[in-house]
Amino acid sequence: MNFQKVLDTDIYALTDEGLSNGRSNIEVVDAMLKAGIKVLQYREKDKKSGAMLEECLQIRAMTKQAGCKFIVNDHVDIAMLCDADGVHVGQEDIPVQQVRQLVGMDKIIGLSTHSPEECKQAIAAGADYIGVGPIFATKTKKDVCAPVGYEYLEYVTGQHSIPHVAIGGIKLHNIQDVAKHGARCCAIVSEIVGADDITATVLALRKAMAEK
Ligand code: TZP
Ligand code: MG
Repeated sequence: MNFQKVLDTDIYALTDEGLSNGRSNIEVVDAMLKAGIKVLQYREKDKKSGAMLEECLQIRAMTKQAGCKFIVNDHVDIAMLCDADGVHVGQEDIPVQQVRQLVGMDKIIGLSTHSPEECKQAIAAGADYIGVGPIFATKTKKDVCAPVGYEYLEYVTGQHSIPHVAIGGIKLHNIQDVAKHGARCCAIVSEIVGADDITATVLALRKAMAEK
């Protein structure tokens, strides 16, 4: 069983410069790494590819130094050019098998899923981990589907050993409950990038998960 091996951490942090209260992605990532984040996804929907590549090259150097896994959302080319650890795709992006053709066996491929059917398909396609969500309603993702609640999370954790990360509307006030429902790793955007004190927020999130 490879249970959670590729996601051997409690908090999976994502970037979103638009929600970062005027701070740059680089500043935010620096604070995340100081707080001990061990898996980080670069996710920017509205930037030009050239600017994203430049940021990803910097973040790759920073994450390598900190011993943090680095995953790039959507952009297989940028992930490969910056030697990221992996790439994360959605249901309507390049399918996992084709991403695998490009990146090879040594890179991590994550796939967002929303139902038992998509979970089974992700496993069959060779995804290394799946996103499970949105657990709660979130404004961070624009084309988001209805919240899946705990039912789908409990299905994944109860029935499958594929590494999973719960995502969508997870915050300090509900993360312990998400962990109680089986989540081993929680992905968080706005609660971290929008925090006044990123380090303190990551530590509080981590503590809440540990005390489940
Ligand atoms: N995928 C499903 S929900 C979501 C993504 C990228 C956004 C989660 O953001 P937040 O701010 O933690 O709710
Ligand atoms: Mg996508």
